[in-house]
Amino acid sequence: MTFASAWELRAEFAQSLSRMYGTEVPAYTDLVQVAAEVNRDVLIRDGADAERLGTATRVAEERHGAIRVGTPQEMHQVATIFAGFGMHPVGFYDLRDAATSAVPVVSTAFRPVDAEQLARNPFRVFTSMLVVDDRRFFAPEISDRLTAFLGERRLFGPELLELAHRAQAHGGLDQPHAGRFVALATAAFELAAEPVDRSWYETLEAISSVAADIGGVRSTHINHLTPRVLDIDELYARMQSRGIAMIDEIQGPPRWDGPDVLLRQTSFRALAEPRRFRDDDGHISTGALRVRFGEVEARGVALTPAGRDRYDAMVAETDARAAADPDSSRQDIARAVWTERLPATEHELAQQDLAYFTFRVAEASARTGPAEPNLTSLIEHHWVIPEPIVYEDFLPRSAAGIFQSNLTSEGRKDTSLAGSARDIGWMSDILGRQVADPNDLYAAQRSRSLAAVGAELGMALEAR
Ligand code: OOG
Ligand code: NI
Repeated sequence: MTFASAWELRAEFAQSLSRMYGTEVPAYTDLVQVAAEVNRDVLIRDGADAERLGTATRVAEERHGAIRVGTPQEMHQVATIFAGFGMHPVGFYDLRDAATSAVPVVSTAFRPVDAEQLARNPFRVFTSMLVVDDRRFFAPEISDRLTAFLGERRLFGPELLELAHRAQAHGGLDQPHAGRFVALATAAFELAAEPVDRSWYETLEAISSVAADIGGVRSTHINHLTPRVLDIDELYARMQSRGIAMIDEIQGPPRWDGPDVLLRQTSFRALAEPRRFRDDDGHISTGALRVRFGEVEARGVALTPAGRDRYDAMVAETDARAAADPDSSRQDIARAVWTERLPATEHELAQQDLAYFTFRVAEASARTGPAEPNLTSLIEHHWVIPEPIVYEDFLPRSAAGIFQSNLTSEGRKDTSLAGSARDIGWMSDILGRQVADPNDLYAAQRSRSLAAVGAELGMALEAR
């Protein structure tokens, strides 16, 4: 077979990045290995239950990458390249406000959007872009220098962009173009050997380490590549017992006895990587930068807007209790809040419309009596079985937390000034394609499933 379709290109790309990143950051290989061991143990422990949010094969292959670019033009090119792999922009994240330290970026995630494409290979890339004209971070003179510096660099060559256009137009590529596309795309995210201009890098670093990582060098690189794990608390403990320094917390929901929801993430601390520097007098020396870290994540069911409001309220409640009680662990406080405020079963999450599900018609023998022709009653009497839709996106506060817990300094942020306005519409304009609202995608998946189940049972069904 010589034609590689979009999902095959995407799977190949994820594997190729993984090989490359493993040679650049060997601790990543340890992380992947520990994640695979934990996943194997959870599959043995929980059996079929462990696969409710994705098959073992999907989860084993699953990764998300994180990259950071500087300009609208670079962002547009990234969108072109990822479209070739069947990855589309979903969600808008403003990390400038979500972070307390200086993280002057806005972000989106490129990922497959169809359930079938996600099941084949769910590779996603969290992509951040510097907001060069945000006065809270950058004085006019620095903005101008940044714009000039970024305007001169070329991250992606014409052959890569051309292959991406072709892959998108044809839904894939023939060999040898497919192999070439994957190789060029991988190389574009490799750490460059070119020396870093020390004084420019340090100027930016005093403002924001993230700004220096993006705008202080002439190329981009993959920041992290995140495997998925089925028990993140277990993984955290195993990494620590191997002597690997982890960030202080697992971001997102606490561990608790109810269903896994949304996303929990943690990471090992950014490692000192040798990099070459060029001084103003031209002298080249070797130093080190700490920008790349090893993240890992566990995924749960996607929440509806009502569920998300509940989640945000629980986070705010946890913050308030933690502030009033600084001696208790945040995890313990959060667990108490969750136990009080979130239903402890998937069934209740479905009944209260707090999470997204697809549905299937149960075997007639499973039914426990006659049901009304509405979803609540059909679920109640086991005519219809809800199945959780996995959360495929990110959380701004966790993203900001991951950024922050790996920064070498807080940086500067003048909150007396107004930031520059950015939103999902602005991002769509930059990319030349609509950035999807994650909720619309989950809601559409649920509606399609309801229509199919309704047709099978001969009734019209609605989510609520
Ligand atoms: C992105 C940080 C956010 C996540 O998983 O929330 C992120 C970055 O460090 O560039 O990757
Ligand atoms: Ni990440």
